[in-house]
Amino acid sequence: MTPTITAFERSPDRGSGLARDMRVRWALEEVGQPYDVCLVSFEAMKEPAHLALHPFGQIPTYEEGDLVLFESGAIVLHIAERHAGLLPDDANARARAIMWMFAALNTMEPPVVDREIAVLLERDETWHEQRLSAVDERIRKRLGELSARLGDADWLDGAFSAGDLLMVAVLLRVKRSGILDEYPNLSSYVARGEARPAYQRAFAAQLAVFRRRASNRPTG
Ligand code: GTB
Repeated sequence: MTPTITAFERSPDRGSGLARDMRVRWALEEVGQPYDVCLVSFEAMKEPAHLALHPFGQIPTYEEGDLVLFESGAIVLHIAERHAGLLPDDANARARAIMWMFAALNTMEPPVVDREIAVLLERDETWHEQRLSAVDERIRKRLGELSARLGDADWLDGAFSAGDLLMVAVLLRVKRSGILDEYPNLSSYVARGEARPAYQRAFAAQLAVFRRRASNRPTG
């Protein structure tokens, strides 16, 4: 059965692949599972039909027959458990890959999201600069720790896994701040993720949504 995911009809990131449908698309591409996409507007996300899928009125969601999931991490884990390619067979290695998925979402992503909030929503506050530097220090602390652990390895724990997929997806959100450049091994790690053909296909698919919308926009 072909799953259907939801994504922004008009992504505020203008197709740069930072919205969280990207990680789900990437996981589906890695395992070779075709999927349909239902595009939703900000208004539609808060209406009953979408709230029935996602209690917080967000994207992404994932529907497959009777199964409805929200939370990008849970969706990626579901895909990784149902298909070969994103989780190792060895039980201990599998547990560690899942641990890295949690690390990406629970330890790395919160300060990254705090930075986006500071930049997008708190810019006019008197305390904005202080807040931003405090958040940046938290991000640097985590990046330094992650950089030390990764060392010169290609991936976090042996072969590429769903843990790397989510970690790269989170680190990509730091890239435009310039902070990631301070950690050359993490920059290379992210570049390795972006170079994967599955990532490229997922990126192109979400960019096509933005370009289609842009070319349909009335001019003049
Ligand atoms: N924990 C949830 C998950 O992992 O699935 C978080 C889901 C989430 O935050 N979804 C966002 C959303 O639906 C889109 S991804 N927001 C609408 C709303 O809450 O009303 C977050 C996002 C948005 C925009 C950018 N950007 O422009 O760069 C990046 C990421």
